Amino acid sequence: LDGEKVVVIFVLGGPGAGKGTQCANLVQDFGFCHLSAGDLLRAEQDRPGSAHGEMIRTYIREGQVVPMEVTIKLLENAMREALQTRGDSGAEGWTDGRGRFLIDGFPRKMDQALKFEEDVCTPRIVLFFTTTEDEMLKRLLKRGETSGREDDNEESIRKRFRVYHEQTMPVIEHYNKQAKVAEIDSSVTVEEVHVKAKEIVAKIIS
Ligand code: UP5
Ligand code: MG
Repeated sequence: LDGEKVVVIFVLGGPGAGKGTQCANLVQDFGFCHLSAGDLLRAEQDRPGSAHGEMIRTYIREGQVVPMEVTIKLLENAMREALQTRGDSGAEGWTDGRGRFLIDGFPRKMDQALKFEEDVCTPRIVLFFTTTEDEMLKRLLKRGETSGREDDNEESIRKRFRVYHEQTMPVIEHYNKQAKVAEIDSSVTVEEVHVKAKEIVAKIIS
């Protein structure tokens, strides 16, 4: 995968902070290709014949980070496919022949960040959505009533919070040192968060 052919924004924040919701909005605004690492893993888990299905299921239920090789391969494949199918210059979301990607929920551990930088590219910026744990818990329990996600229960959510603090916060620190982190308070309404995120992304895309 040619890093010169892509513009990558990482989208991070705790479980339930609103990453997926805001990515969907930014796709509407700017025509990004949105890739959620969690969604890719869940699809791989359910794919008949997958060699990793049971392993992924266990990691996700425990809130642990799946070994990076699996996730990075899924991401690279999805990026390659998007570049192939949408990559003609002039297509929506492509500027100067470069595909724009929102990579959601990744990298959530330092080894993933370094490997992705080595194999693909460094991110242009990191959108970092933050709110309180109480708010995230409330949102996820509510979503859990209908989501069918095996990790939307209080026990799994607590584990996800712990892994987020221990393993994902160092990634934020890493990009903070490079002045790449744009922190956005996601405690307010979806639309208010969207306005801020759009403003930040517009600056770096233009
Ligand atoms: N909601 C959203 N915004 C709101 C707002 N402003 N006000 C009120 N409500 C709001 O939102 C969550 C819920 O809140 C929704 O119901 C929404 O309507 C509402 P959502 O946008 O879905 O939040 P998001 O941050 O995307 O939450 P998600 O649960 O997806 O975050 P996680 O980071 O926990 O989940 P992810 O899918 O990224 O990862 C799941 C697991 O996969 C990980 O725990 C891990 O086990 C595994 N994984 C890896 O191993 N490696 C990876 O690289 C990535 C994932
Ligand atoms: Mg999500």
